[in-house]
Amino acid sequence: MKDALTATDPRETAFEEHVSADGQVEPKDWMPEAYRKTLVRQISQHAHSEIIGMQPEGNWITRAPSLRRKVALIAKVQDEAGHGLYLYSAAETLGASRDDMVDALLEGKAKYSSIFNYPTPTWADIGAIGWLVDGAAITNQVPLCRTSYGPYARAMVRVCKEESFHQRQGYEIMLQLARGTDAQKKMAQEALNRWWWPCLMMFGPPDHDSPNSARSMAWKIKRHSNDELRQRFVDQTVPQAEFLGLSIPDPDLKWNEERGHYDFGTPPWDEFMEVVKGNGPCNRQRLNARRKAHDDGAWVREAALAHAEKRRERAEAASQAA
Ligand code: BYC
Repeated sequence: MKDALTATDPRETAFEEHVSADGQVEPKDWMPEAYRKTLVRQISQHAHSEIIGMQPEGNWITRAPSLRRKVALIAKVQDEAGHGLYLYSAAETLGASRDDMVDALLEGKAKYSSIFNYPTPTWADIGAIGWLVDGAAITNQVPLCRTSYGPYARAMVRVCKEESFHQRQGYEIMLQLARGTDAQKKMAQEALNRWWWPCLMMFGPPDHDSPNSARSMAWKIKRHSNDELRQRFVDQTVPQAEFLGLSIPDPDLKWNEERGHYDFGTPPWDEFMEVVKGNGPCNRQRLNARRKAHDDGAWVREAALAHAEKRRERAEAASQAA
C-alpha cells in the first residue's frame, strides 16, 4: 500500500486532499484500492456482527417476562436485521458481492464482533446487552456518522437512532431489576459482571496493537482510536452503574482528577484473541445457527428469484406487445 506522503498518482493526491479536508467519498468517485478494501473489510464485518448479534437476544424472545418486553425485544432484533441489510448494501456499493460476503461468514472466514460469542443465561443479560453492548455500539458508531465514505456514514445515522432506543430499553430492564428483590438485583449484578470486560474489548485491541487504526484514521474511516472510544465508554457508563446501585467489576477503576477520566484495569486480551480466533464460549453455536438459518431460508431466495424472473418475462412480453 502506498503511503499518503509518497503518493505520485495525481488522482491519489487529489483523493488524499479531498479526504483530509473532510470531503465525503461517493461510490462512483475514484478511490485507492486499499481504501476500498479497508471499507469492504470493516463494513462487511460490521454487517456480520449485526446479523450474528440477533442471536444472543433472539433466544430470549419466547421467554421475555411480559408482553411489553417481548414486543420491544422483537422490534430490537428486527432492527438489527435491518442494520445488517443496510450495511451489506453499503458494502455492495464498493463492488463487493453479497454472496461472497455471506459465504465468507458461513465458512467461518469472516470476522464479526467478539461480543456476540458470549452466552445470555438470564433475563438480566438482555438488560446488560441493551445497556452496555448497545451503549458501546453507540459510542463507536456515532463518530462513524462522519466517516469519509458517504453510504456508510448515511447508514450509520439511522442505525444510531435505533441503537439509542435499544440502549434505553436495556437500561430500563436493568433499572427495574436493580430496584427489585434481592434476587433480581443479584441477577443484574451478575450480568454486569459477565458483560463488562467483553464490552470493553468490543472497541478492538489497544492502539499499540491495532494494525488498521493509523491508516483508517488518516483516511477518516475511523474518527477516533480504539482506546479513545473505550475511555469515552467507561467515563459515561460508570455514573450509570452508580445510579443503578451496581458495582463495576474492576478493582482498578478510579476517577483520575488530573486526567479528568476514569483509570481502569487491563481487559483480558488473551481471552479476546481466543474469541476472535473462533474459540469463544459460543462461536461454534453462533455459526451453526447462522448456517441452519441460511439453509432454512433457501426456499425464500428461490421464490424471490422465481418472482423476479416472472416479472421480467411479463415486462418483456408487454414491451413486445406494445
Ligand atoms: N471483535 O486494527 P484493528 C453492534 C479485529 S455491531 C472481532 O483495531 P479496525 C451491535 C479487526 O477486525 C458491533 N474482531 O481493526 C449489533 C482486525 O481484524 P482484520 C460491531 C475484532 O477495523 C447488534 C483486527 O482485530 N461494530 O454493535 O481498525 C446488537 C485488528 O483490529 C474486534 C462494528 O463493526 C472485535 N471486537 O478496528 C447490538 C463497528 N475488534 O480485519 C450491537 C465498525 C477488532 O485486520 N467497526 N477486531 O483481520 C469498527 O469501528 C472497527 O472495525 C473496530 C476495529 C473498532 C471494530
